[in-house]
Amino acid sequence: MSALFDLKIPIFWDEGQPEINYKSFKFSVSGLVGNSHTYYTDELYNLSKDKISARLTSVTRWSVRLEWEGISGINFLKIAEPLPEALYVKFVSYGEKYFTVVPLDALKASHSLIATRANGEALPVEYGGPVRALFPQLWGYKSAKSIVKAEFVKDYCKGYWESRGYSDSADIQKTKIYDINTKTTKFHTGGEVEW
Ligand SMILES: Nc1nc2c(c(=O)[nH]1)N[C@H]1C(S)=C(S)[C@@H](COP(=O)(O)O)O[C@H]1N2
Ligand SMILES: [Mo]
Repeated sequence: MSALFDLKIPIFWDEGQPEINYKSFKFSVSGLVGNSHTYYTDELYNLSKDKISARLTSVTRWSVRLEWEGISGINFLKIAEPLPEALYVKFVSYGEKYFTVVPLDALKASHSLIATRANGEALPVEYGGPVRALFPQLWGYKSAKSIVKAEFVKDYCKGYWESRGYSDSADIQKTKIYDINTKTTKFHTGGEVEW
């Protein structure tokens, strides 16, 4: 039924998986922006016109390539209209226990996405629906799931995993990584995952 479940991609909800009503779900863009706005799921899905083939790679050493759809980081910045003082974006997950902060530059990277669909289906809650962040060039903990808030800020602050010892930059390191698509382990050379 669901390609994502069939692939057996690990489901990480360290704070506990929430129950989310997609119809009443809201995602707000706030802080140092010209266009603060709260979006309902329907609006987000209507804005989701960008398609990207990219990997989600976990610091726990697995990676999966999916065909994602959503709003590209670049288009998201066009919609939000960040002010010159805005240097970071804080993504907050549903329930507001999990969050992470990325530099604006991460959103300008070609494969970053405010993602609503993967492999042709709306993201289920398990995989961060109705809308999640996706930063293929960074360890997966920057790809916050079921995001309710994108707050543009001036200063960095440590998120959920960063304050538990994971790196602030989340640059993918040279290491062996298990590829969920091919079920093989590969040596990955770091940076954006191309394979
Ligand atoms: N809200 C929330 N988002 C999260 C996490 C989490 O525990 N809670 N885990 C992160 C980590 S460490 C990874 S690797 C990916 C995993 O995404 P998946 O559960 O869709 O496979 O989600 C990230 N986003
Ligand atoms: Mo992860």
